[in-house]
Amino acid sequence: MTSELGKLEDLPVSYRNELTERNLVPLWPGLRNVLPYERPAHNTRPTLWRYEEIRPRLLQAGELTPIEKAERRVLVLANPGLELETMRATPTIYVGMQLILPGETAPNHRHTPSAIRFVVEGSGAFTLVNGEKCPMQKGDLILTPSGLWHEHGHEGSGPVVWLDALDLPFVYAVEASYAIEGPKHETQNELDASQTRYRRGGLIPYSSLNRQRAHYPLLRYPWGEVKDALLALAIDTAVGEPVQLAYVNPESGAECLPTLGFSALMLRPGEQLHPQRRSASAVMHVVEGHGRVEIDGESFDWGGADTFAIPTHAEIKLVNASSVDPAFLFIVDDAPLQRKLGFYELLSE
Ligand code: 1HN
Repeated sequence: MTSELGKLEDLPVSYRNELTERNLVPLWPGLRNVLPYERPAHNTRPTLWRYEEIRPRLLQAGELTPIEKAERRVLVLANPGLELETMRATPTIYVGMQLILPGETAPNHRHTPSAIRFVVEGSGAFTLVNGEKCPMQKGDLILTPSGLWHEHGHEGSGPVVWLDALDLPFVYAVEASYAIEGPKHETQNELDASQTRYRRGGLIPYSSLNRQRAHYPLLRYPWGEVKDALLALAIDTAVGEPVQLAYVNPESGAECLPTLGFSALMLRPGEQLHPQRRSASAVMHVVEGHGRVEIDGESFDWGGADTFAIPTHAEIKLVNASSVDPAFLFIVDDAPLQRKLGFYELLSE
């Protein structure tokens, strides 16, 4: 079925040179590289970043670089298989750990990539999204979708660290990534207004039925509610089935950003999970607990606030190492992007 294709060396040098001079390339010597059979080529490496390795260096950045010299004080979690300076955890997903210190502000801007914040430690910081003030508590998810103004501040004490996830590698690859600076926003609405309006799943403000659906009705998803919902779902979920909740738009039920998907996974005490292989790449971040992950046969131990990258089509196994306590993971994937492009797949073993 598969025939051996001609190689570049099979062609006369003079012919190859003629092609090169004219910016032409023969397809057949490289066809299997760009279109392999059965599984996509991938350079993304299963990689784990330990928070205990990141944290002291991020705090050091706080001493070395004033916020004015950084705008966003971030250490990027760069996949070693993807050229570090291109800032990709997976081919489509950027993740970084951002530090803000008491009294600091990170100035207002908006950009074409979509972003989220997931709070790792500390309290008292906030993000203004189009002027709406979203408080940041550990485990909260805050959306800053494409084109929305956002700036950060910190009114509390002690360092605050959060995980940023963006579709930047994808937007950059299509040469569409840029930002616009803006003046500081006056705070609009009530504090945390979207969370007040869309407090409970299944209940939306009545008036929203009479208008065009908002693209981003809910900006902040508090961790306390997610954790409670997972604990409740666990009671009703068969062993071996994932206890997993997707963060969605409360009006449409669709994923909350066009490109990236977000979910929270609970591993019950002692639970081992062997999720179905998927075509999407993903980044998992440990909210609570400790355990082990096997990604395409490579094994990593994980604990609080560690983060790991999962290539497309990877086989994974997740284990909660505690026989007493549940573990909780926050997951970012590019399934929404793949679905829109028509090639998202759940794969067989
Ligand atoms: C960005 O806007 C933020 O707003 C953080 O906090 C990280 C990385 C690349 C491009 C834009 C932020 C970012 C970013």
